[in-house]
Amino acid sequence: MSKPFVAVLMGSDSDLPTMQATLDVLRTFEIDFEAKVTSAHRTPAATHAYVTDAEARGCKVFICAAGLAAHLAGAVAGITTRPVIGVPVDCGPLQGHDALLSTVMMPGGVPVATVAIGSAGAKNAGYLAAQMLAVGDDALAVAVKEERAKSAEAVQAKDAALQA
Ligand code: RP5
Repeated sequence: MSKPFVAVLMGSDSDLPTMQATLDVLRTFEIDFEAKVTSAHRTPAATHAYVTDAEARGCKVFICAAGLAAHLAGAVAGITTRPVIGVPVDCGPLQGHDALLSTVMMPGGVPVATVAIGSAGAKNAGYLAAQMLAVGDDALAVAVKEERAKSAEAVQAKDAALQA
């Protein structure tokens, strides 16, 4: 039986520094992932082949990051019916505003769950993938809840320090 995993696709290796946040979150939850550079524009045939193969091998969620005219998430969403999360990367003269619109403005019926521009979005892509997988994985659901509680405690500790 194929082992479930998340595919983290990037349009360029220049997206990797942003996407480290995604990989960190997936590692925190011990979620198996494959990270790959593949481009909707520069390597469309290879992108298509990878997505088809990854789905057959057990990929449950695709996370796709790209900057500029960011079509990777949309292109992947056109190939697979697995959930696709799009991360608009903050690069180029428009600093990700172009990528945000390219990623989020999908036609009806072919959704891309688009997160925020840049590293906060990259981090949330990891959490969102974990939450999607947790729907069918009780142990992961507990881990996600514990992580959220830890984050709340950190905020409360900061407030307590401020009040002291
Ligand atoms: C996009 O173009 C990539 O995802 C990257 O964000 C941007 C620039 O790519 P490079 O010129 O750095 O390879 O397709």
